Amino acid sequence: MLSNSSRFLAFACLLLQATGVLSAQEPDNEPITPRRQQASFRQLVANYNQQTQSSLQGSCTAQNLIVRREWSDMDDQARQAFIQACFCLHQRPSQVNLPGARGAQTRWDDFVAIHAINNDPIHVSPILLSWHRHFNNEVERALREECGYQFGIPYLDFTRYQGVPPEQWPVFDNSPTSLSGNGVPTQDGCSCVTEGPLANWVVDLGDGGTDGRCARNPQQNGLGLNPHCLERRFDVGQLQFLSEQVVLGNILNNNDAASFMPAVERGPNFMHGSMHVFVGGTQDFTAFAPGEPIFLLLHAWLDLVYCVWQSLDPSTRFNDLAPPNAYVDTRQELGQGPPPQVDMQSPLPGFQQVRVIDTMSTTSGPYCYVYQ
Ligand SMILES: [Cu+2]
Repeated sequence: MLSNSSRFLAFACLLLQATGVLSAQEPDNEPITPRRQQASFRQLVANYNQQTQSSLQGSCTAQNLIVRREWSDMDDQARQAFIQACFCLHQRPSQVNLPGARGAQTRWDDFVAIHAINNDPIHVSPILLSWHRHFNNEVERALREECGYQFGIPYLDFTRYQGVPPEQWPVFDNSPTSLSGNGVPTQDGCSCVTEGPLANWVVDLGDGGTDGRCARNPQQNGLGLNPHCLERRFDVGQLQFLSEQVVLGNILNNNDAASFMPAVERGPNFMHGSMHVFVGGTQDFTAFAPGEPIFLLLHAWLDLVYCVWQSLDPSTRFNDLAPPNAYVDTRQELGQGPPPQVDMQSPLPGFQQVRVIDTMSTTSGPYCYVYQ
């Protein structure tokens, strides 16, 4: 006969097993907390993927669902198609006339500018995840509709490469099917990518080098035309903040948006900040970080982490947003103004026709994609 508390434990274990958090082979006489932490990120992704595919509704169907894959899971043809499509978008002329953004010459620059112009309300903010989900979707749509790209945008899963030097990761190994690798310091203070497929990538907007030492933008707001090299400066010390343990902790230990959203974003040494600082260079300048393709892969991964977290409690997490006051402290530490007063009904800055609530599910409203 089971006592009430061990019944509860047995029930909780069943629930965890049903959601795939526990594997069936483990002995069942251990406490729950350490066992939850034994969940693997890959298993959570597989469960989320299956759950998403089996609950498609409305106009998002198995036929038009876009599948986003990890860079290592894409074949050579898909990787090269992505690289070509990014260059294509960077060669097409700008279509939007953003006030003050004279330097935006190309379709790629259009997206960089819309991110830079809205820099303040979309970072250290309840809408970081919503806004970047929408941003990535808009870039993906442009790659597909304007440049003939046939796949989903890739993501970079940092948990896969723990202990492996970044120069050996397929995305950074400088091979023809990589996105180039680390930058090389130049005399004028840049750290330029000089090898691999993105060796000739030009960053048009923002400053180049720390404090614009190698390429100062002619406009104070960074939106003037300032063609300079793509910069990277790997900081492997950041990888400890992108480990599977950290990612699982963020997903499993935060039960509402008020704790989860600030936890993945807050300052340096947290997932969002760390992935940018790890790549460094162009990724170090928050406002102009979309200036190179790796930005899409970083934010796709963060979006996947958000998707997995949502999938663990869909009835509440598709309708949950952190309150602005959850960001007051971090903004003060960073010397920024008060957080934007946003809620589910707020329009996304720069995408006024889309409200935060529209971004909650990746298979309804404007979206129809899943991560694999
Ligand atoms: Cu951003």
